[in-house]
Amino acid sequence: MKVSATALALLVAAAAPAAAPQTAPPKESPAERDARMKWWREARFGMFIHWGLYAIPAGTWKDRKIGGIGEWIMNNANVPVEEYEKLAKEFNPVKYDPAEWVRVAREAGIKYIVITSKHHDGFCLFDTKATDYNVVKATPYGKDLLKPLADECRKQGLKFCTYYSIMDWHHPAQMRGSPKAYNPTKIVEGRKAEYMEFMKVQLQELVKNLDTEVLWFDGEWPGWYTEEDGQAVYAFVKSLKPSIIINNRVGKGRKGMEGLSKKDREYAGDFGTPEQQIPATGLPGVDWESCMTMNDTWGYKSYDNNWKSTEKLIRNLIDIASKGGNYLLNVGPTAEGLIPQPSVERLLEMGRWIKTNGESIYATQASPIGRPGWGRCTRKDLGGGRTRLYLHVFSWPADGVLTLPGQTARPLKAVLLEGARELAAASKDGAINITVPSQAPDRIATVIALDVEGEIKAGP
Ligand code: JFZ
Repeated sequence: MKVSATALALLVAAAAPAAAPQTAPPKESPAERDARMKWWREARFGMFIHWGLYAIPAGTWKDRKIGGIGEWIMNNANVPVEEYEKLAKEFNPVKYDPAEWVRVAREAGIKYIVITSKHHDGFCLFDTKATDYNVVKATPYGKDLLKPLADECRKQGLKFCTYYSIMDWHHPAQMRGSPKAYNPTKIVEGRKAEYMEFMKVQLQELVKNLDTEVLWFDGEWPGWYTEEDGQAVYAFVKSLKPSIIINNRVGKGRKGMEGLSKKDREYAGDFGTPEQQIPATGLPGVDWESCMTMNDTWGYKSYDNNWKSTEKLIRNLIDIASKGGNYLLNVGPTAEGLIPQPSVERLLEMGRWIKTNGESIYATQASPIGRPGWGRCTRKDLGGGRTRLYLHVFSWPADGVLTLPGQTARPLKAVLLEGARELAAASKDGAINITVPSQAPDRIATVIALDVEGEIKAGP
């Protein structure tokens, strides 16, 4: 089962020729960084996929419903490694159809997919030389799950990205943190270097074999993993693929990147990852992505039916875009390989909204007018002192006039994205008034594209 430490060292040496041990990330100018981050900043909407052996128990262990998030069942039900491992022999996702997954994502308006390559349970969804505890070697399915998804993403024009957990409840170099729980793991005396090599081999595989565009680290909180480790891992991954984007959980204690000094940010990964929340005013000056579930779990739980409404999901996407962030929306496929139908339905409904209103989301920037009472705003610079404001109206004005108070900029043109219908817009008493239909064309969010000339004020 275990590859020897020497074999691992050789693998690493062979794949990273003559690379001096990296401790600092390669120097990058602000322009180079902008170029690297460009696709990600424009994308705005990604799909998170939590998939693994935990989809088999799906929240129930030995007839007992286990509380908490589904992918934590090994920890939460206190399952011994040898017992949990046996799930691999049952893992046979014969209904897995990566072309269909990517089609659904594309229909939804999603631009990139981040999938668990290895979660805390240590089971790998990809072909790896570092351990036999992987889908190819340990399951009746016997095939790599990630390569076909990566290929399909490229074919259908999405970016393929991978999640990787540093904490590993299965690896022999890590052990339970207490008799009651794996989390947070402790390192077995003298075996940290072995785990770090193991991780490097796998990161190399994710980059070289799957050409992952983002490495989304997680499980960085156990005490044995240090900030210095994080910086070294960041630099290592960057050296393998300079164009890659890495989240902040590669290092320690920087969940949302709030209040970081500039120097700290250099090492903090490329973007912040607020989880299950949208920062009230965004994270100015920092790239960020809110990851959120559609129900109350990441990994599939058969009885979690607490689905958020499509309205909520669309408004979350708008809210996040209006604050300059990305929305990473999770699905938890079943052990058979199907994305749950309630998730598919919601994604397709989101896609219908995006088909009409996508230009108000992709490649936009944060609102220059904060959070207006009637909804949210995004913007695009049109050049020559002109700006396009996308007004996302959640609460439709009863009097047929949408007002932007405290604005001296000159309105040039206002258009309803739905039906491309032009609306009258005029300045009056230091405000811009737009005459709108009496009924909201879209009860979730109606978008008006308003072009203005001149400086936009933050609001009254
Ligand atoms: C982690 C995982 O433990 C969880 O299973 C899931 O994969 C999620 C996306 O990430 O959980 C976290 C990570 C970070 C915080 C909270 C839960 N945090 O920043 O507060």
